[in-house]
Amino acid sequence: MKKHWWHTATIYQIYPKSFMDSNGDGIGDLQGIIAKLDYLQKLGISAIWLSPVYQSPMDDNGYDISDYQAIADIFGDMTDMEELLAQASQRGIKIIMDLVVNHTSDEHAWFIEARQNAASAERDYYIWRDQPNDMLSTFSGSAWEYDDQVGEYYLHFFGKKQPDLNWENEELRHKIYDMMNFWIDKGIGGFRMDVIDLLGKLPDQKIRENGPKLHDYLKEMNQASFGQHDLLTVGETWGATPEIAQQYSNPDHQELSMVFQFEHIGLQHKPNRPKWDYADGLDVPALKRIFNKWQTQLPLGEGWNSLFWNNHDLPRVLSIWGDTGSYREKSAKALAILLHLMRGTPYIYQGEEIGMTNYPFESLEQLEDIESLNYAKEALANGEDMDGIMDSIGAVGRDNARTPMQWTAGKQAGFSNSDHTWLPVNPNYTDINVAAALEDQNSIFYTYQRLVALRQESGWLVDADFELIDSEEKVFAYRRSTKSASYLVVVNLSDQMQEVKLTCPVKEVVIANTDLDQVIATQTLGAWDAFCIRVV
Ligand code: ISL
Ligand code: CA
Repeated sequence: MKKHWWHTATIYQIYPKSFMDSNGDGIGDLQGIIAKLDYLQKLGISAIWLSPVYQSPMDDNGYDISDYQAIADIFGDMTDMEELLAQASQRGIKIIMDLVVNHTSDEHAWFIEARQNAASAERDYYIWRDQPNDMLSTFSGSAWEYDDQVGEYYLHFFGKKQPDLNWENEELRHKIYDMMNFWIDKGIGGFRMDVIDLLGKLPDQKIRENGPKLHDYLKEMNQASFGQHDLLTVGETWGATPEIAQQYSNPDHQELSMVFQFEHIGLQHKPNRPKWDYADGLDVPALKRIFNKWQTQLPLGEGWNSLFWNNHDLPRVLSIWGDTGSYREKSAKALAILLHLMRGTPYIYQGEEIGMTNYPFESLEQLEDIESLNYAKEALANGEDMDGIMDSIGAVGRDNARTPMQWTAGKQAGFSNSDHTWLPVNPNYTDINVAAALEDQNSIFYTYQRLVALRQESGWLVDADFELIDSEEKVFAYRRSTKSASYLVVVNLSDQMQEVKLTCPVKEVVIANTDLDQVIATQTLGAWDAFCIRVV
């Protein structure tokens, strides 16, 4: 198998509005990111996945793009972007751009022209129908919106200001590939592809994900843009099975490097229920089953995994599955060790490396997220009570991940000089912040730093096979073996003591958040104990 740089890379996701504000307007920006590159270099990551920074009316924080080749004013301009690329490159860090091409903003020049001019080529870049069907938008309500100017309905799988592009139009497809080449020529490290599994949509047949032409489009895209370059491409695919993930990521297929699968994230809500009907606590046996499946059904050379707990759409993992009380640091390290020693490319979401938690949201006024606000509106209209709605949003709403990065114990957590930030700073910033983490040699940060370094140094993390080990219900244990070595990873996903049978000789402690001698002497795991040892 040909090895690529991303096989040994760890990627760090930045949500630009919330990372670092350099000019005191309360919103993060590109110069803010540049100012923090030394910090990221210290963490050791190979690349930044940059959530969208393109020109946008920001109805969905940049996932509604009005110009793919311009930078949003709030973030800076193209000169800042080029400076970011250059400064990052000097530190050995690549920039992965967010490619949002299932839809544009309704303020994109294409949509404006499409609306105004029935004879324009752009009219067919979007999806128009005389009559809507009953397909729904991810952000509540119908997926169809009537347009007065056109006298027809357009499709929008997300917000009304995010009209879906018509990928059956060949001219449109090539405009997108040209735009991708514009960014490739600027020296980017790859693309994270937003809701990529929707490109083959066939709304008349009510097909959203995995339409029949999807993989033809991706092969065409690969050939027309990134295929000749050593770039990382990762598709966001909510409904992927290991089989589907192989279709995308088998190197012979010449599509993508990897996809984000969300099967484990599905455990955050009750089975077959909307995300707002969230599940209390983590179903550890189910998590084991799911990771075992993904680790064993994407064999080396036939596909590649991505590994993540968090992103800008998800609750903070410590709040939903870890411990935000006295075991905050211990559980954060345990979850990190569990994830980062599996096969795949790990992703860290900003703030995860210092153990940031959900925000204690109390009212709708504190929120910005279109998905949460639309949900609240719809639920209220259906007679649901406000307490329940706020409870759901507080647990799984997207703004939890989007509050400002906590840098220091000073004003606005060191994120901004402004008295008003676009989302409020989590009040726990006085305890949880980067400055404190860097000072404490035992902090979560240094566990992540070690895991990132291990990923770079340890060929076995790529090559070794994966075997789930039978263990106590709340203990996740697995073995990774190559021809010459064998590693054991054991993690207690609870705050209860657990029995463990550790009879093999310890050749080397690779990483641990606990006193291993104690574990061996007592054959007992303490709350959230986690370690990796070499046993052969
Ligand atoms: O966040 C979600 C589930 O909790 C979905 O509602 C989300 O919209 C879906 O994961 C797709 O996400 C991507 O596309 C959206 C954008 O709002 C998300 O931020 C992005 O990650 C539309 O572009
Ligand atoms: Ca700013």
